[in-house]
Amino acid sequence: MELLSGADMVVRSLADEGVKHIYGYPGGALLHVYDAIFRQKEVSHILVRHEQAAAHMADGYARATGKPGVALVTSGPGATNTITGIATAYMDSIPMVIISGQVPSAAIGSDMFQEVDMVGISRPIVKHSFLVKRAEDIPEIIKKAFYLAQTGRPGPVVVDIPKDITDPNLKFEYQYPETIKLRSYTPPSKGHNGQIRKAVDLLMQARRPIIYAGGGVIMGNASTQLTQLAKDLNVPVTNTLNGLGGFPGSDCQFVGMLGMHGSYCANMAMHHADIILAVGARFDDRVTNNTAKFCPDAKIIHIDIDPASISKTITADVPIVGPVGAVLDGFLRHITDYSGSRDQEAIDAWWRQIDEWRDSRGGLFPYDKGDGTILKPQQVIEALYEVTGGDAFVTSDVGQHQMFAAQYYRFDKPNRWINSGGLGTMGFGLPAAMGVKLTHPDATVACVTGEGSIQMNIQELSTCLQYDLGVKIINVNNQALGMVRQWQDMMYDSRYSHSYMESLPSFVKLAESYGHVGIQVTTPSDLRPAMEEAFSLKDRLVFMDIRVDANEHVYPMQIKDGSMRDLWLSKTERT
Ligand SMILES: Cc1ncc(C[n+]2csc(CCOP(=O)(O)OP(=O)(O)O)c2C)c(N)n1
Repeated sequence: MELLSGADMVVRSLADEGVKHIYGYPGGALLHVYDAIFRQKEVSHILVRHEQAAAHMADGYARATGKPGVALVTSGPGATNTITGIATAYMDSIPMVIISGQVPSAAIGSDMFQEVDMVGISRPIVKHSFLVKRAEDIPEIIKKAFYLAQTGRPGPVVVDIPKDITDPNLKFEYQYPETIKLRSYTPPSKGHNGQIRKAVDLLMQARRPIIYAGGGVIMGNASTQLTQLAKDLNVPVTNTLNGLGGFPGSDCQFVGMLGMHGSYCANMAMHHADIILAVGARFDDRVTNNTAKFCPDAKIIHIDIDPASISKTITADVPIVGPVGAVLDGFLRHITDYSGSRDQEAIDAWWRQIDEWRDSRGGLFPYDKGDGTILKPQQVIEALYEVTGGDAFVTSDVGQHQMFAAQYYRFDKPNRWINSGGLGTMGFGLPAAMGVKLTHPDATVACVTGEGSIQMNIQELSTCLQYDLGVKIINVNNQALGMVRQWQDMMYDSRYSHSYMESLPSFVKLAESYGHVGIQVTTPSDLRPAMEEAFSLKDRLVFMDIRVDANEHVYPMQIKDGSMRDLWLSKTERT
């Protein structure tokens, strides 16, 4: 058997796991591992400029591919800099493996230089963590970390490795395990047949059914089954923010995103539904509004891989624990075998009602285009959709631009919309786009951002130059922390406490100084040609700084403590 040092084992285990890229930043505790990286060719290392970006890159890769992304950081500040990235992944159930260096085993607890208790600090925001105690254990621990990250409800796993464990002079037998056993961890492989049958009976008898589908459909690789089910049943579908693309956004059965900034049609349909089929969604507060007023007439069927998610905020009438794909396969089989009848008249009437909700507002997300002198942020996303033919990977930061991207870019495929839905992490968009671009170098990758968010990880423009990452940055620049300003308009009589920035840089010059192309757009007529130019520069990073109306708000917006149908529809209209 081959003899390897702990440092070499770390890198070989990653290679044997099939990892092509890792994102990281070196430091004292990891120097043996970095030397091992230098001496091999199978795993490429991408040097970020801040460890938070390494975690978001790993996350972006994972969301685009469904496979765990890997970040590698040194002890102390290197490790703590990843915490926001780990929490971001944890909140959205994203598979990720974070390998952190640690001070030598004998020094743990002595407050040595760059010592932090990474396992302790990250404990509430990881699916699992390991502190490696023997070099011989490295292959098995790495194998377990990947298995845990991507099975069951996915999530981040931390592997903390003290420096002495990676000593290049101590060699041990290396073999990467083909399988591993984890006692008391048995993620379900199928749903309960009786529950599935019960759910199908309810759905077939429903008069006002709706499918509410979340990010679990995407991470569970089940959008084909979901689409088939929606077609077989002829029911409307709404997606959560993280579920967009799980059902084709341009399909006529799609009623738009639901919840806080969801469409009038989706929120009305949910409120009036008699049967809600929730698939890989967790009834979070950004969807339900006041849970006591949530969908008063609905019976709930809830499919989720994680039993802890079921009946957590909204009680399920028919809970089904299992992988969404396998469970939906069961639904499709039972529907074929179903011998009862359906109330077709009721379903037709339901569709007439849905169409009326959609048409009475002039579409899913109508907005006032103004007098044409000033660009509206919504127009930027519409132009992006058209110029990219609806076929881009779109990452976003957090704020109004994120909601506009979710509303106006119609995602027809899963894994294309990449945003921090649960934690709402400003600074996520650019590194996530980099992770996507690295793994899909020929794809169009756009990062929709705001001038607040982009500055949280702007240093990564340097990484983009080093690795030729031709992402397109769409900076929807309203010269304000727009979402904060919107809340201040609506709830604090427009007292703009610290929600605007003076002294913004020239983003064009900034991009140019990093070696990229910068384009500024200030008028509506320049938008389309400038965007076409940006996307024609296939291999270049183009930073589009687009000045938009600072007074625009995102609508609809749920009214606090109301039900799903309590919405602001514009600055002056509410339901
Ligand atoms: C790291 C972090 N800090 C603070 C917030 C709170 N927050 C949410 S949206 C927002 C404003 C974002 O501004 P910008 O990026 O310019 O986007 P806009 O809303 O103007 O489109 C802020 C400060 C956050 N989500 N993340």
